[in-house]
Amino acid sequence: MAPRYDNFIAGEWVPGDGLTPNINPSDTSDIVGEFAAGTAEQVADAVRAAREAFPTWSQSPIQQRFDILDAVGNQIIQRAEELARLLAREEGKPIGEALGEVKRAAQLFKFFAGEAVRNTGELVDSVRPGLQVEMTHEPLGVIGVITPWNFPIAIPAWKLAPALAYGNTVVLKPSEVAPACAWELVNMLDRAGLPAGVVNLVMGSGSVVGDALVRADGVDAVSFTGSVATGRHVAEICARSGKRVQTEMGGKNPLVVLDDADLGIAVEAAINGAYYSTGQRCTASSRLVVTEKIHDRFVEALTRRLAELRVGDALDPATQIGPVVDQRQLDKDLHYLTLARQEGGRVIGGERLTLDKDGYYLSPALVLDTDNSMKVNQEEIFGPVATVIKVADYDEALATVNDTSFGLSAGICSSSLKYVTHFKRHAQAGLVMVNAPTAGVDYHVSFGGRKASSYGYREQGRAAREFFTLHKTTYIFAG
Ligand code: TXE
Repeated sequence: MAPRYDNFIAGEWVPGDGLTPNINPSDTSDIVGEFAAGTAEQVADAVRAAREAFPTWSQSPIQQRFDILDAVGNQIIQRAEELARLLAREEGKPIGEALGEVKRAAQLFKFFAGEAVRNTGELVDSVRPGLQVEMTHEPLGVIGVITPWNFPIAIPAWKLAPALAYGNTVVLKPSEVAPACAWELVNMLDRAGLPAGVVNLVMGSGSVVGDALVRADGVDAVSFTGSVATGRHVAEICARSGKRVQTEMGGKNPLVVLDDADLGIAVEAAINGAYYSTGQRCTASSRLVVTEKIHDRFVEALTRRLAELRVGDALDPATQIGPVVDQRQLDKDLHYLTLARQEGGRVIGGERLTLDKDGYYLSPALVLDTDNSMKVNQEEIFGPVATVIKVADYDEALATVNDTSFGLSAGICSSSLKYVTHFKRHAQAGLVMVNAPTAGVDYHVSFGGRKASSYGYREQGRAAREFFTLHKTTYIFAG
C-alpha cells in the first residue's frame, strides 16, 4: 500500500478531506504516496497557527534560525540519495539531475542559514545635526508560499529558507502534482526543532487550498511560482487586499547561435537547455535563433545528438530524458506539435513512445522551418520541444529574441566580444547566458525575469531579503 502523507498544522500532522495519489510518470502503476487533500478550513487553521507563532519566531535568536536551517541542510545531504529517488519518482526527473536538485536544496538551506546571521543594517549620519539614521530589515509576517511541480524540492527550498531565515512564518502549498519532496522538507524542519506553527503545510488543489491561502486575511505576502495565468490571478487578488506578492512565471527563452559560434559548445548548450529536465524548466531554451551560415551545420549536428538521447525511466541511471510529468502536460506537448505542423513547421522526433513501463514518454522534438510569429514560438509549451528560427544576422537575431511577451533567460553562443557585449546590454531578459545553456543558475545570486515572466521582487541570493523583510528607518537624536 502507498504511504499516506498528512498536512502539518500548528505542529501536528492532520489528515485532509480525502487523499490524492501522487503517480510516478515513469511507471503509472507506481503510486508514490497518497497525499492529503486540504480544505479551506485547514488553510484558515494554518494561517492562524502561523500568526500565533510569528511574534516569538520574528524575535527568535538568529543563532537558533541558523542552527535549524543548517541542520535541515545537513539532513538533506545525509538523505540525498533517498530524496533524489523520491524526486525522480514523483516528477520524472532523471536520477542524476534529481540528485543535483536535492543538493541544491541543501545549499539553499545552508546559504540562508548564513544569511540569517548576516542580516546587517546601515548606520548613516543624518543631514541634520545631532541625529543618526539607522536602516534595518525586519521580518515581514506570515508568508503564503505556492509552488509548482517542476522543481519539487528546490523551489520550496528557495522560498522557505529565506522566509524563515528572516524571521517570518509560513503556510506552504506545494503543487498537487508533486508534493512529496515539499512534505519531506517540512518534516525535516520539524525534526530540526522548528517551533510549532512556524511552518505549516496544506496540500491540495490550487482552486481550493491555493485560493484560500491567497485570500486569507492573516497572510501578509505571497510568493508564487507557476504559470502566467495563475500568477497574474494571484497577483490581482493580493493587490486588492494589499498583500506583498512575487510571482515567478513562464518563459520562451531564446538561445542565439551566431555564425562565429563554437559549434560543439552551441549544440551542447541547446541540448542541455532545451531537453534536460524534459524541457520542463521555466528557463528552458525553447527558441533556437540561428544565423544563416551556421544554420545547416548546427541543425545537422543537433539532430544527430537528439537521436542519441536516451529517453526512459527516471530511476535508470542511463536515462537522459525522463517522461513528461503527467497526461495533461503530455497532451499539451502533443497539441503544440500538431499545431507546429499545421503552421508549416517540420517536426523531427516528438513521438509518443511505448517503453517497458507504462509512462508519459515523448521523444525530444525539434521543429524546423519556423518563424517567430508562430504560436509554438510565442506560447510556453513546457515540454521537450525546441524550435529553430533561421535569421539573416545578429540584428535580426536580437530583434527575434526580444519579440516575445516573456523575458526570463536569453542566451548567445558567439566568439565575438562585440556581439556578446551588445547582447548583454540589449537582451530584454532577467538572465543572460553567454556560451552557456539558458537554464542552470546559481543559488547565491538573484534570479528572476522581466515582462510576463516575473512580477515583483527577485528571488535567491541576497536579493531575497527585499521580499521577505520590511525596511525600517530609525532616527536617533544623540544630543
Ligand atoms: O501551474 P499552475 P501548473 C507552467 C507551464 C505548465 C503550466 C501548468 O507552462 O504547463 O504552468 O502547470 C497553484 N490560486 N509552469 O498546473 O496552475 C497550483 O496548485 C492559488 C511554469 O503546475 O500555475 C500550484 O501549486 N494557487 C512554471 C501552483 O499554483 C493556485 C513552473 C502552480 O500551478 C491556483 C510550473 C489559484 N487559483 C508550471 N490555481 C515555471 N515557469 O517555472 C493553481 N494554483
